[in-house]
Amino acid sequence: MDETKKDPQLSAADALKSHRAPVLAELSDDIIELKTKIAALVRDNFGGDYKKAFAYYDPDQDGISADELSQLLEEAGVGNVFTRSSWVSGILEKVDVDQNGRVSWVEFERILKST
Ligand SMILES: [Ca+2]
Ligand SMILES: [Ca+2]
Repeated sequence: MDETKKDPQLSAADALKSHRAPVLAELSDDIIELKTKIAALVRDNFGGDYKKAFAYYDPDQDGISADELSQLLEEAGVGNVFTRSSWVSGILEKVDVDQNGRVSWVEFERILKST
């Protein structure tokens, strides 16, 4: 077998990996961070009850608005004062399927189930 032929292929693959990750991959990393931090917040503050947490962050029961989402992210420790608004717009862009500017319970669940 010609083992040496494998080396150029491997290094080409490595070179590709070293390039900037595709936006989608970055988004899914962000989603993993988001899910992990929300899970910790819900576990610590709401006994693991996501519905209770959702109701807490949506006191007016019209869905989690940008302001409410910002508060949730702050308390979950997602992002910082400089990046939080881009987190909010990024999350809304991804999960606000009906585009009403708010995260409904169904849309919220979708974040938790996504990978
Ligand atoms: Ca609301
Ligand atoms: Ca929505």
